Amino acid sequence: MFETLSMIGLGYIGLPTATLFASRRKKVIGVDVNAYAVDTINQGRIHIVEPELDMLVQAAVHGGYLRATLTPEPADAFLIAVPTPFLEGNKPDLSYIADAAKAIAPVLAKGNLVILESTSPVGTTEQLAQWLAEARPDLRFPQQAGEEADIQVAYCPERVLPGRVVHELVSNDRVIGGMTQKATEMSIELYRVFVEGALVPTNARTAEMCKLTENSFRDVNIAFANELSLICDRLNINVWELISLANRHPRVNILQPGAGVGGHCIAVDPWFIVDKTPEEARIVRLAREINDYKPEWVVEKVKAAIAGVLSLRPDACMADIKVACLGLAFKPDIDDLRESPAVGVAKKIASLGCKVHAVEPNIKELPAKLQGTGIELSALGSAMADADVVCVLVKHCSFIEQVTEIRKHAQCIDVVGLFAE
Ligand code: SAJ
Repeated sequence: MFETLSMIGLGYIGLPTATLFASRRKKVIGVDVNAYAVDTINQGRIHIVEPELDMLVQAAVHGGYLRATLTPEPADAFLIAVPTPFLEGNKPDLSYIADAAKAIAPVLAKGNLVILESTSPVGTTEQLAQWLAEARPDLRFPQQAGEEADIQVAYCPERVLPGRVVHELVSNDRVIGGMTQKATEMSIELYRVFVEGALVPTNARTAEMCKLTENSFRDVNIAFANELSLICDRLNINVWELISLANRHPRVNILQPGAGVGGHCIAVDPWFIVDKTPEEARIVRLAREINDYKPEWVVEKVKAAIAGVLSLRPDACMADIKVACLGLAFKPDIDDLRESPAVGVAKKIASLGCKVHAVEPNIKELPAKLQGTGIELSALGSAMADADVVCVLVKHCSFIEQVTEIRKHAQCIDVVGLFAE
């Protein structure tokens, strides 16, 4: 039934998904507004960092199964994987989905399936179908004709972990939520092309909420760990020991405190729930607030350590103080600094007027945005030797290997449990 597919959005999810379809010999037309991404992919190369993906894209493009373009073309199924960021005030921004709807509407034809994959507030799939119906009054959509619709529409979220995307796209179970039974069945048939995990049917609203629930569940659990770290600090208890002891209970599994919650999903998606149901979503909101507060708390700890150093050196001022920040990435062993609480902490410390040595073994140079902020990228050894205060912000493997050296420093703040190793 599906010979030609179109993937709208060729980012971290869209490109690997498009490529996996292509690797199963489906003709895939990838569409993106970014001309650089389109050109790079058409040369058989990739514009993002993801293990295994480069080989797969090269084979798919050179085999003639994957092609990228700026303008949508007719296809049997359209999958939409565009960003859904939030605006000021934690309001979801659906403009990329609206733009995708506008772009594909002219090429839709009777019998097509449209699948939304972007993480979205509940009701977005219905909104997408509404936008499409307004643009194509000659076609019937599920909200008008149900099972008899000319165009079927479904919501099918991804749940892959960056760094393991190709493997997890194939092996993870997937929730398939059609606006109609027919849309669900068509979507299951489509994903069956490469997904080896279970394809579990539901409706579109439940599927939308399921994705948000998974990430909120993690956010709430991390917030509990972060709150415990504050409580234990106040009560002079080692939180890492406490958690490992509590986790020996057969039904307790507490996550790890850290510098805060970063990345593009867990720190964003819970707000989509809060935005729809502000009265009811109390834990969800509070978890966000607790996790967002954690980097501020870390900065306060660093400030207190700096004050301690200055009290011993009456002739010194802020500009004489050097702070080593170990880790900038949003989580261990990746090079992704976007939405990273560690970056926020480093910037805040630099804004106090002291010098910041950022030690981030997974990058070769500081991103342009961080240049000129008083932060300097340094090697671990020189940063440790020069620093008055050391703050461990990310538990990278390379820091675990050096833990004996790091813990020798007299003024060391460990917010990720490195010393519990
Ligand atoms: N973190 C902690 N303590 C922990 C675990 C994580 O502080 O015990 C922090 C990390 O350092 C990081 C943040 O949370 O700053 C998020 O990291 P993560 O590894 O929990 O998640 P992501 O953002 O890389 O990927 C998540 C995953 N969702 C869940 O595990 C429920 C992934 O499966 C989703 O596909 C992805 O979000 C997404 O795209 O939605």
